[in-house]
Amino acid sequence: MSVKNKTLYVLENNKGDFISGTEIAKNLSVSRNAVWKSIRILQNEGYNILAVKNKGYCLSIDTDILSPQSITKYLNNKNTTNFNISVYKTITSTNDLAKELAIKGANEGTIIIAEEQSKGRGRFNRKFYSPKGTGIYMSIVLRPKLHASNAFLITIAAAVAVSESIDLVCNKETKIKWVNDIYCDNKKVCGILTEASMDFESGMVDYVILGIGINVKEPEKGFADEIKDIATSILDNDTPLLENIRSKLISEILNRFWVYYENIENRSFIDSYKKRSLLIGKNIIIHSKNNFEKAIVLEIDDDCKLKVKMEDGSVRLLSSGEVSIKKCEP
Ligand code: BTX
Repeated sequence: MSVKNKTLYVLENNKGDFISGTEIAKNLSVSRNAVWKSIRILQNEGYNILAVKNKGYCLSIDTDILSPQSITKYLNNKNTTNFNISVYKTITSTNDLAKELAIKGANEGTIIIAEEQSKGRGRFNRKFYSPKGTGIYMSIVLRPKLHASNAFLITIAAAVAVSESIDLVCNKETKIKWVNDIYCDNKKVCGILTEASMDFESGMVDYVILGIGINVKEPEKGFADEIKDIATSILDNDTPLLENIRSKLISEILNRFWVYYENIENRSFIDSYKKRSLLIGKNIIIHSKNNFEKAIVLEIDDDCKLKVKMEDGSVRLLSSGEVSIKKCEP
C-alpha cells in the first residue's frame, strides 16, 4: 500500500484529532517528508486536513469522501475483514464493473463503490439516477452455495440490512416496498438490483452481483424531473454530511448483511422483512406488459410472495413483478 493510503488510514482513525507528523512517520516507518508529501496529495484530492505547527495534522470531521479507509474502520464482523473495497470518483455502473471482475474470477467480498454513476441501472434496464457526492452506489460480488431458486433471498436479506441500517445510523423509520425498494416518508430512498449468473447443469448460483443505490442527500440541483415526485433522500438539504455518515452507513449495511448472508437459508431476516413491509393492507396496482389490475395486499408469506386479493375476490400469490400503491381517488 502506498504511503498516501497508509497516511489516510492513520488520519481516518484519528479523525477530528491532531496527530503529529513525527508520530505518523513512526507508525508507518517512513520519513516525515514522505508523510508531508502524502498530506499535500490528499489535500489536493479534496481532504480537509488542518496543519498546525507543534500540533500536527488533523483530518476535519467535515471531510466526507468515501474511501476504503473511511469504511473499513467501522466494519466489525470478523468475516468482513477480507473485503476488497475499491472506491471510484465516477464510474458507468458499479454493477457492470463488479460483473466484469466476477467473470474474471474476483473473490467473494470484492466491493465496488462510486461517488457518481453515469449509467446507473435499475431493473429492466431502467435508469437509476446517481449524482455526485450525495449518494451511495455500491456493488458486492457474492459466490453463494445456493440453488438458483433461492437466489431471491439475497435481495430480501439486503433489503432488511439496508432498512435496519438506515434506521439505526440515521435515526429514521424506513419501510420496504416489495420487492426491492426502501422507502422513507412514502418515497423511495434506495433501490436494490441483484443480478445472478447460474450453472445450468447443477442449477446452482455461480456468482451474484448485489447492487445498492441510496439517496443520502438530495442532489444540489434537486432530483431530476422524472423522479422528483417519487424519490427522496435520507437527510434533508440542511444537514451536512458530517462524521462519515455515508461510510458508517455502508459499513453497517455490510456488517448486517453479512450476518444474514452467512446463514442465508435460515431465513432469519424474513420476520423483519414482513414487519417492515410498506404494502400490507394497501390498495395497489399490479403492472404487467399491457395491463394493470387493482388489488389489496393481504400479507407477505414465508417465501416472500405477495398475497393479494383481486377486485373479483380471488386471491393470488405474486412472486415477482411491478406493483405501485394506488393513490386515493378524489
Ligand atoms: P428499479 O427498476 O426498481 O427502479 C428504477 C426506477 O426508480 C426508475 O425507473 C425511476 O422511476 C426510479 N429512480 C431512478 N433513480 C432513482 C433514485 N436515485 N432515487 C429514487 N428513485 C429512482 C432499483 O431498480 C434498483 C436500483 C439499483 C441501483 C444500484 S446503484 C449501484 C448499482 N449499480 C447500478 O448500476 N445499479 C445498482
